[in-house]
Amino acid sequence: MGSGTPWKLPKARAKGSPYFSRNQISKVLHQVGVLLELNGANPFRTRSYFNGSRTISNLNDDLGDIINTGKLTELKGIGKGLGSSIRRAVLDGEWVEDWIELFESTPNGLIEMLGIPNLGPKRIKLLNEKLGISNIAELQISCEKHEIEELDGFGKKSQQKIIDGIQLLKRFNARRRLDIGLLYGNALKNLIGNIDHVEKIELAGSARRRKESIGDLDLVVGAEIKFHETISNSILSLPGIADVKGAGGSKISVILDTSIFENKFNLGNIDDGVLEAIGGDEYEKMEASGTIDAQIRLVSLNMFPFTLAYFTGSKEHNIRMRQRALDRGLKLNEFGLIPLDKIENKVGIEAAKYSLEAKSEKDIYKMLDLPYIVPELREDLGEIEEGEKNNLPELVTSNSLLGAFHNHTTLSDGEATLEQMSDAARKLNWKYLGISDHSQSLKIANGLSPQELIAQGDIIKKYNSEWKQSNTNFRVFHGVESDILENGKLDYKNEILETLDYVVASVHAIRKWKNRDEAENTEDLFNAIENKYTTMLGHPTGRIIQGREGYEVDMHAIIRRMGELNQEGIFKAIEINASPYRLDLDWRLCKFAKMCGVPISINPDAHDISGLKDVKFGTYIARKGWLEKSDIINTKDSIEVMELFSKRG
Ligand code: DGT
Ligand code: CA
Ligand code: ZN
Repeated sequence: MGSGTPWKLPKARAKGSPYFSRNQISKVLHQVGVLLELNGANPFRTRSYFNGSRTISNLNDDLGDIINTGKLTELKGIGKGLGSSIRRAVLDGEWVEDWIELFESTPNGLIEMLGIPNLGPKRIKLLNEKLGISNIAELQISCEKHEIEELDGFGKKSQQKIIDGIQLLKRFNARRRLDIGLLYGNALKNLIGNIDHVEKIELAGSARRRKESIGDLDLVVGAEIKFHETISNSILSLPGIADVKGAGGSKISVILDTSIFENKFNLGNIDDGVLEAIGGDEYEKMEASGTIDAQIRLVSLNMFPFTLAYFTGSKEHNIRMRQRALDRGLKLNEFGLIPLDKIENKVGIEAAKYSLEAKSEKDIYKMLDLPYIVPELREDLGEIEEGEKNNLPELVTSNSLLGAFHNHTTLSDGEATLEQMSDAARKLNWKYLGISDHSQSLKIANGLSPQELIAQGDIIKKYNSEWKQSNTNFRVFHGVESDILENGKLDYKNEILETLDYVVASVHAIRKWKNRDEAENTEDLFNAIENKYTTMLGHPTGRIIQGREGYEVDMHAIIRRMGELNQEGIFKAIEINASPYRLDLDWRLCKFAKMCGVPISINPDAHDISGLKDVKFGTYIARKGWLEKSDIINTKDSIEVMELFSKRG
């Protein structure tokens, strides 16, 4: 709901009764309630819709069964009138006239305004009545003219909140984080994959290339042409399709919402600092009621590899490939790879009849004298040149990881104990786990006093010796995530740091660092990495995707210096913070780090058990940054890790 999409009543399922799912009914009831509020209906009436919506969404039994056994109006909050409207929708596939009228007559601008956090239907109605505001643009102008703060019941504070809310909404609508895109994309892929006669389906576009944020989802579906129409109809009646922007020929454009998820949409545990940077509770609410656009291409099986390659992109990579084809007297497009002398004046699918055959994308690359190039590398950043020399990297995979180093426990701001975290790591088949709780200066994250840190070390030693005695191939490395203080100092005395296996050094006073210039920040980071006890640099720029840019710093200079230190035999690594909110180091700098000889650590920055699995996103970014197994320190075994960590200079 909200997020700028006009509301529409869902289309009835083509297969027949039940025509609508429980989620769809619950959502429509909620929307009717909101629309009534926007139109100033009496509160009892609106409340009955909200109550009904909640009752339906909390049902344990199947909605169709409840209706068929006549038990619908026995449910709390479902009166006779509402019950009969729901029955008609579910059994006959028809919405009642009142609701249709309500959906059609409410201006889209008012519905768009519902996407602004903290601005409910009642206040939107008031703004509309008092100031004639009927869309977000008008609201913004009114705020800028300070008209809102003059209104009864509003004031300066709520005017500022509206301005902030409009900002958040705009940011949210522009692009979405990779993890969110993949959640929606994979859900849709599974649903379409289960439709009869669908033989091939792949996610394409920036999601397949693992960009850190994506504009819209692209999916390519392969099936025999005679089934295309029924498949297309089935796609349009899938759950989670909030709206259809267009469906013609081979292209279907839809808007997805969270009802695509079988279980309630859950973002999991978000680190407090991160949550604040992306908009706090308002962000969570927006995500839970968000939407995302998806373009689906339905093509024949022989066209599938060409369409997939084309819509995987990037555009820059495609342009290079098309030129390669031309150099060989061929035309490459989403339909095929066609000898120019056969095309004459035929276009599109007509010309594609003469296409060379490809069973998979691999064949397309082969016909253009290249080895297969994985999607992550398709950015025209050297992959064609290296491919020509047969010199493409063998990219790291999640399976190669033997552990991870940047993790928190309940001793600082984590949600799981040391025991729970180690158990979870062993279940992932890891051979070690690094624990690095926050350091003493970071009071809000419950940073560890020197005594607490030492005591934690004693417990870890005890566990390690127990595992050793029982011949369990697992150990915990004791580290700390030391805050980088004034002048780049670490947060404990050397005697304390000396007792640790390793130190992750990270900046947390982001506000302060963002107020300083690049030279100052770079200087302090130099001091931090040159500290004898710093093993690796944590979330190097402090950026939060969709939240805030990092502080200004000459990251190239930092990486170069770390490379020099490694050359001198002193171990200094840099992390790819694998939290999907961070993905910092950026993939664009990974190749540079590798070139300078700086080892990379894929660090989940886990604050609970499920956070450990974020290494998956870090691996995507490492792959996108051309990194191989040997570039990543958490692919090494415990003994090698110990050796590396001991190279302190
Ligand atoms: P996004 O959605 O902004 O995160 O990025 P993409 O890469 O998914 O881009 P999108 O959705 O506009 O198009 C999907 C792919 O289709 C794109 O990566 C390459 C291909 N494509 C789209 N437009 C063009 C074009 O004008 N020329 C070429 N060569 N390829 C295009
Ligand atoms: Ca896209
Ligand atoms: Zn951390």
